[in-house]
Amino acid sequence: MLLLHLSDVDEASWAKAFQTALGDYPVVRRGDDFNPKEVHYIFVWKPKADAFEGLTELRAVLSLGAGVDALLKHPDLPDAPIVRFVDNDLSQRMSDYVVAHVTMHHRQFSRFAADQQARRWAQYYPPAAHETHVGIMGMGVLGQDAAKRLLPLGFKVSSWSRSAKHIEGVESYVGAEQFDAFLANTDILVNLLPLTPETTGILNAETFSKLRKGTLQGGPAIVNAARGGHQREADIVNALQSGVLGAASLDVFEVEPLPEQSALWDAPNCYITPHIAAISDERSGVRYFTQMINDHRNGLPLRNVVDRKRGY
Ligand code: NDP
Ligand code: OXD
Repeated sequence: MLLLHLSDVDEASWAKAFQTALGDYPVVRRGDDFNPKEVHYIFVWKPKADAFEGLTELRAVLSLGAGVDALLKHPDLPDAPIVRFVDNDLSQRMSDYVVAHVTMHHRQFSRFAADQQARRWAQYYPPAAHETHVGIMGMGVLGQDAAKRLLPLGFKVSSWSRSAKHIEGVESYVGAEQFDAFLANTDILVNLLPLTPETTGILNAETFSKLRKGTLQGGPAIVNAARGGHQREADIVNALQSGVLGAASLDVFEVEPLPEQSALWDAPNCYITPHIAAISDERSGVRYFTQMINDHRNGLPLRNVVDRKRGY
């Protein structure tokens, strides 16, 4: 049996779609009358404290989100394998966001918007894409997709990850030892890391001060589409005010929804979106997890299983 436990999402709609896709295999929701011992799979997003109560026969926890940082902090998370969402549709959506914001900062959107506001005709030619270095932190599923889409636009692309990557056209930097060199070669910093103890707060004043200066007229830019826990928001505000950063695109925040009193709302050249960079689409999610459940029930191994020790 598959149990759905989704918060902030239309659980009824997902349940209906799963039932259609899974045929005879029973699908239940919280509040339905079912025996918890018959639940072999649970599909979760933002699970409540009692989400796993009585589920002694779980074979897998299926995560609607690609990021599992919050799930891993659940005090009663069972020992079953955790499968996260990995899907071309999700990757495409994230890359749509990344490409839009990288090209916006590359073409000096902030500057020309301010000129327009001031009715000022001031010619300035942004550098060519091939003169502009995009550094992607996190070269996993989403980082690789973003790189693949930025390269044909002409950008110089480099990556930073725990293990070395061999991707044509992408310069790979690895681990803490090469972090400074990576930053020194980056005009637009894109964050697609998972949130772990090692990556918490990585977007901070020290990081910003090490980014390459001189290519983008207003200063280097950051794009954070991963997790709010990666960023020190007070440092971002200061960096934008002092010109250490020329612009910031933020989709995620230390506290969500971003509180009304946050200084980020008024920070210069700060582009805020409400955690919408990429959604796990219902149709692709149902397809992916249905296949996963069917395969697993037929004896095939689970895929995209989270390594709990690494934290992603
Ligand atoms: P992956 O697990 O596929 O990739 C993670 C990458 O980060 C890997 O390249 C990994 O290195 C690297 N990494 C992890 N820890 C470190 C570290 N300490 N130092 C350097 N590199 C590190 O994740 P995805 O690409 O699928 O997703 C990334 C994140 O995007 C998710 O965790 C989630 O938080 C966020 N997300 C946000 C969404 C939104 O709407 N805003 C939507 C979907 C996801 P290595 O390859 O060596 O293991
Ligand atoms: C995710 C998210 O992790 O939507 O998938 O943030």
